[in-house]
Amino acid sequence: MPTNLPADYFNAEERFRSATTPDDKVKYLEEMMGTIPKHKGTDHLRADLRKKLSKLKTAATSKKTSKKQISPYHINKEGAGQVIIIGSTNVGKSTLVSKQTNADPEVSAVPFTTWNPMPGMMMIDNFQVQLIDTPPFSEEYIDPEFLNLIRRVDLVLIMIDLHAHPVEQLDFVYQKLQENRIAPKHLEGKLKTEEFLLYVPTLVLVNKYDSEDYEEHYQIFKELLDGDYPLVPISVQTGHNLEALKQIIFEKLGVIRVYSKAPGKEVDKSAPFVVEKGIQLADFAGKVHKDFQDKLKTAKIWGSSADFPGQMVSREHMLEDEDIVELQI
Ligand SMILES: Nc1nc2c(ncn2[C@@H]2O[C@H](COP(=O)(O)OP(=O)(O)OP(=O)(O)O)[C@@H](O)[C@H]2O)c(=O)[nH]1
Ligand SMILES: [Mg+2]
Repeated sequence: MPTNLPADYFNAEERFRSATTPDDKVKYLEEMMGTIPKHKGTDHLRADLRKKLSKLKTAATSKKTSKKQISPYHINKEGAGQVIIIGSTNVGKSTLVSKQTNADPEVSAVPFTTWNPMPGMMMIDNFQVQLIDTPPFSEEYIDPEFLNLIRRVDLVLIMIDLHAHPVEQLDFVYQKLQENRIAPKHLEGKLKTEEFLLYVPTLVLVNKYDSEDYEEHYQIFKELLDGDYPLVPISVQTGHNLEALKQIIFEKLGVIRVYSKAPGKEVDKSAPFVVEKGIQLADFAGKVHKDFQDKLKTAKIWGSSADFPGQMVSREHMLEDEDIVELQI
């Protein structure tokens, strides 16, 4: 990438990255292109962006002309992972999304409040994941697109209400998933059924654990369960265990945070790259910029994967959470 790009380019790029509609993406990409100085060194970059722009424009117009209704379950992944909350009615799904994200779904003690899925962004330490509120699972009908979304996401949170027949609730959700050939990942290899199943990473949130007084309820519930479940007791109302839950989600997503810094500059820890665990330096460089993957020669590393601060490492070096990397091209 040319080294002399103006700050306006990076500002526009920032807006482009966070844009959610094709129209906005087109707008900010055009803005980015407008800021690039026109000389030999930027030829490749300008050609790349032009290609991207024409693709985006095609997508934007075809969206407008298409009469076909787009399912509300077609939710683009944003942030470091896509996490869905499912469960029976009134367990507290919307309350969690409303308290932990920027979205504002309706919450009510009346059953069957939520009709459509609603995504919001939740902070975990210094990065964001997408948390999706959904309508309750019901006996009669589950939208096939709802099931498809469950098949696609990075993590499924099954929420149950500790005060409302939690064992039956959990069985009901597991049964509905299995009827649709979806099974929690922790059961892989343990199910008697021979039929094809798609395994999804799952946690079970036992909500409304509002105080220690409910410990006995919780213990009885656990005893009544047949087998091992990845349980997390929480109270969305009091905030009990929500921080721990975020750390468990972080762990389950199988990602790490890596900071890229320029030589002689302070590291900016508010903007980590969130990448898959086990990533090698060269692949990480490719995430910072497409050209860097091939051009990278070496890098200096600070953090837990370094033997000492500022260690020079090779392209194959495996990065760890919170490493700071100074790429040398
Ligand atoms: N005591 C207690 N009540 C809670 C807690 N979390 C949510 N609630 C209450 O439970 C009721 C249902 O909450 P919602 O968030 O609307 O439940 P939902 O799962 O989205 O329900 P549907 O949209 O019908 O599927 C509301 O009255 C909430 O205030 C909690 O941790 N403790
Ligand atoms: Mg709801």
